[in-house]
Amino acid sequence: MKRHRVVLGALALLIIALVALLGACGGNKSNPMSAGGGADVTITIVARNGNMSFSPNPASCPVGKKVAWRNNGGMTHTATSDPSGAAFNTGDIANGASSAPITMGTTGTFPYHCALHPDMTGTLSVTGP
Ligand SMILES: [Cu+2]
Repeated sequence: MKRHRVVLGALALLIIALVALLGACGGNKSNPMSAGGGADVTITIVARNGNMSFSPNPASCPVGKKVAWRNNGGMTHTATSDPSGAAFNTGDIANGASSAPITMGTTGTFPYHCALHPDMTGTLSVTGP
């Protein structure tokens, strides 16, 4: 009689543990590392391919908004404003990673390039309100 109750109790605990486990597995929500998290505009680095390296190119962004570069280009790249990153500079972006979002605070047309491969060129237009 007493042994029977212990078995039932263990069974109940097992069921509770299983339900909790299933609930935890079902809680797979958004991935915080998703591409360009927090950016308003994402530019993709597609390859080392001259003025076809960045897409879209030219790109545009409203002033005050954030731009991130997503690197699908097969190796480490940067997006560095001409001539030497005064307006913006992502720093090295590993293949498969995204840069931190950069707030574009000044209107204008900004040519940029990859600091590691200066033949990779693009243009970002930051537009007024
Ligand atoms: Cu590069």
